[in-house]
Amino acid sequence: KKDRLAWWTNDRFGMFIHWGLYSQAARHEWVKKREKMTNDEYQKYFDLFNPDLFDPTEWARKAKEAGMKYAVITTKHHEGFCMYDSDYTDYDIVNTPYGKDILKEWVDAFRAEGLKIGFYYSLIDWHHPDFTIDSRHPQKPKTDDEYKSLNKGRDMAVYRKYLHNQVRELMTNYGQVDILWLDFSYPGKYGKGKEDWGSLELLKMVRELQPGVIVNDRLDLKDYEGGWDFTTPEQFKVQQWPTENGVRIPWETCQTFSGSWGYYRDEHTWKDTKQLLVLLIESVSKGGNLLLNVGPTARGMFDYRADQALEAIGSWMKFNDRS
Ligand code: FUL
Repeated sequence: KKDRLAWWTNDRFGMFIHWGLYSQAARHEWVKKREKMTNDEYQKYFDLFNPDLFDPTEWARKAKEAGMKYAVITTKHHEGFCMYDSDYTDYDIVNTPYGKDILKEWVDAFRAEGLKIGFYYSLIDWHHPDFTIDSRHPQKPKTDDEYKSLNKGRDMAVYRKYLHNQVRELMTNYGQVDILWLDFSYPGKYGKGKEDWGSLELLKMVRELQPGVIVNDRLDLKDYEGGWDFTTPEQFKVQQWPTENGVRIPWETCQTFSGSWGYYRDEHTWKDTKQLLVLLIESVSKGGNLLLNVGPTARGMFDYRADQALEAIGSWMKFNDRS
């Protein structure tokens, strides 16, 4: 395990990229749930998705200039839309006006710039007809009877198969993948966990297909059971190196510039340069990594505020980077 984590522990700083149909709504990646949209209401974002200004080489250079050494992109977020060419659904990028496998373009460009690459894949899926409606679903029911009637005919076993097939595609069709970032399990009566995802089998398959890949901890598996590689404190500044059974474990905090992960045009809570640098220093000094998120627009641009932040971090890194 130590071996596969060596580069990651050394590199410390990566770019998270949340990009999908929700980028077009430009008001949070959970917009479908927040506004209780049905598939029909959400369809317009699919019909119009066409990032005409997408230039992955430019993205990769911006990451590199900020001192980032790896990047993790959303291949599918909770909305269920696939940013890659999948054989198991039509709800993917090649069927939008864009028409090409955008993930492939992204992988090639980031690799060419010398960055390691990671795939975020959402276990949650608000589009798949067999994914059972739970407490976090856009159509969140109020009573047990409502849950029952909405879930009539939905079968998690069918969804589980789909999820495994898709992860197999991701682990097969894009060459070496350095990180797999799965998201996420939640307990409770109408929650979901390792049985729903088939977590153990999934991880086993991933390890067979990509022996070097490192995997995060959101599969609802205990370390000793399943062997994930690092833990993922989200949106808070870690005060102490996280431990498990008294042993320090590898960790990476993921953080946004402004609150939401997907592009949110009207959010006015952007962290300033000092906050971002403190975050980086605090993380690294406590043995962790920082995965700092950019939410590109639906046309494929970084917001000017993200550009400014990345540039400012880059200027600091020029004098303080010790890698
Ligand atoms: C969360 C997700 O629900 C957010 O939308 C985001 O992807 C974050 C990294 O993980 O739990």
